[in-house]
Amino acid sequence: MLIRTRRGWEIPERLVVPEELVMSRRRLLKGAGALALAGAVAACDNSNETQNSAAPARQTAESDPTASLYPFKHNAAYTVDRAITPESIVASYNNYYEFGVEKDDPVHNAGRLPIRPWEISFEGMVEKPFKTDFDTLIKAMPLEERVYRHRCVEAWSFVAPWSGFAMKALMDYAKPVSGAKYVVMKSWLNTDVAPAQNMVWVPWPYTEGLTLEEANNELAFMVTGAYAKPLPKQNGAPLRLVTPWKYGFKSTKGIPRFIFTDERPKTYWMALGPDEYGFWANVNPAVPHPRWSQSSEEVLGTGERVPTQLYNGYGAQVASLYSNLKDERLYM
Ligand SMILES: Nc1nc2c(c(=O)[nH]1)N[C@H]1C(S)=C(S)[C@@H](COP(=O)(O)O)O[C@H]1N2
Ligand SMILES: [Mo]
Repeated sequence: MLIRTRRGWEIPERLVVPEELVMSRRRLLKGAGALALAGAVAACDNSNETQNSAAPARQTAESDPTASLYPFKHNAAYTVDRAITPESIVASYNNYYEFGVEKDDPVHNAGRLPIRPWEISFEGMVEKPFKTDFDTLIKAMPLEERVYRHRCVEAWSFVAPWSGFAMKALMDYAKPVSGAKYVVMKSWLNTDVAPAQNMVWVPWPYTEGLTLEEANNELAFMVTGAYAKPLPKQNGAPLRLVTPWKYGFKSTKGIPRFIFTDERPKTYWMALGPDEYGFWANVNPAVPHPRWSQSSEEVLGTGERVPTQLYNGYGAQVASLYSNLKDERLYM
């Protein structure tokens, strides 16, 4: 995404530049000064976030104790009128900024992320905060496979068979208290595997959130696998969100923390570019991004552009969530 860093907080004015410059490899290589600065302030930044693993940066292949659970039972209620995108494309054309800004960076770099064991915490406004292990959690969930469209805010899209479970089942498991209104999903923080997380002017860890009403909508899906196998790390293993009616940046990958709150969270992209990225981020072809049109999308692997649909084609399931929110910026 092309974004603009809004504030000068910890950073000198010269670093307040578009993300493609802040984050590009070229800048990382040339910007020794910027990196020195990152090192200088790293110690006092992110102090309230725990590094979730001290594991070595390179790991040998981890065995996946959930592999035998696949394939999950296909749920025919969730299919789309387009061809499924080839697996090789979905697994190699990725956004995962922890691992770099180029689309083929995650497939090359995400293998370094240790994902076993993977502890998941439920925090904040729940009956009783608790932690569980991913391999334990998955066995407690109603596993199924669904085919969904994916629409990135950058105007490309694909269709993938995701394996996982309804987010509602996870919400029931977490037991939020009645005053909780939002669920915040924070990704991992581990500078050993993601040197990009040394850039302290970027609001790591990647953070997104939904209202609990959205999280309990039938479409919200927690994804553990794709193409009938455990999820590749570049797609967000071991656990990611998928909200197919929203732009793809809402769907946090690699989640170890769910935090329940009554305050609307400030998300990663809201912090980086508040004029361009908002909380709701529902797909709408009639509302352009400030710097490009959202009216159509390139379908990966087809060489075709197709018209984008309101709510990415999922209005029947989700439009009612927003009927009383007309004054909000629902589509960015
Ligand atoms: N932790 C994390 N999650 C993330 C991102 C990211 O950079 N970091 N990128 C988002 C964006 S912009 C998109 S389009 C999707 C891409 O998912 P995919 O690579 O599996 O297609 O992941 C989303 N989840
Ligand atoms: Mo995206």
